[in-house]
Amino acid sequence: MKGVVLISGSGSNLQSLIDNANHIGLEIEAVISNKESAYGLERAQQANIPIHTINHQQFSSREEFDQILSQTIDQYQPEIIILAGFMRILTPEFTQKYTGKMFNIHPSLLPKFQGLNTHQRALDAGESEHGVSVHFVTDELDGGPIIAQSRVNVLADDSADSLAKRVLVEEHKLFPEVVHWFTQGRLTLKDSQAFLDGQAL
Ligand code: NHR
Ligand code: GAR
Repeated sequence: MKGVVLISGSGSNLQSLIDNANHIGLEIEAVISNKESAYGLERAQQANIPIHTINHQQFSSREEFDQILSQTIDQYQPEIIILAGFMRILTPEFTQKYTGKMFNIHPSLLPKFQGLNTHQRALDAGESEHGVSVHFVTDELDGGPIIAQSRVNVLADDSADSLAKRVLVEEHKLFPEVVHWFTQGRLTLKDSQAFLDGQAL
């Protein structure tokens, strides 16, 4: 299945998708970043994947940025759009266009800790468990139907960094697995509900 991956940073989740691409039936047609400095762009180039940078600062509105982003994506006619550490909030016009085929990995056990700085906020809240969620992207920020989660224990001496590292290990396993379900045609979105093999998740 043809896919496009959107990133903003290090791209370690992109790397896990690249490494598992054959096994999960994914062909990454392009990687798009809103930041020129994103290390994930180098990972894409190493893997001979075309890259695009669309600097959001050069647009006067989110709508204009999203229009160019959408045009760039559509050149590749992807069947799946993957947000892998992508850090720009997307407009409803954009998300509605790709409903049911756009996925995000979010570093918390949603619905807990939507938005940013999730690891520090989990520590501050005294959580004993933390983790990662993969969800369908809808216009509700971090609020689309949850598909799968992985958990980690919070340790007494954890910092936001040590916790983030342990969560990332789980991210790198979970995201390719969920993408594989979708490329196999097992995962669908219907009436704002995620289904795997016809069973509501
Ligand atoms: N867009 C929509 N409509 N719905 C979602 O569920 C989205 C989305 C865009 C990105 C990823 C999300 C995350 O997993 C994501 C999900 C960025 C922000 C944010 O506040 C919040 C959530 C997510 C990504 N971004 C700031 C902004 O003004 C910029 C922050 C920065 O550049 O560091 O866009 O956490
Ligand atoms: C990951 O932990 C991902 O879950 C999170 O950013 C990190 C990106 O790492 N995503 C968000 O916070 C989305 N707002 P990576 O670039 O190495 O994959």
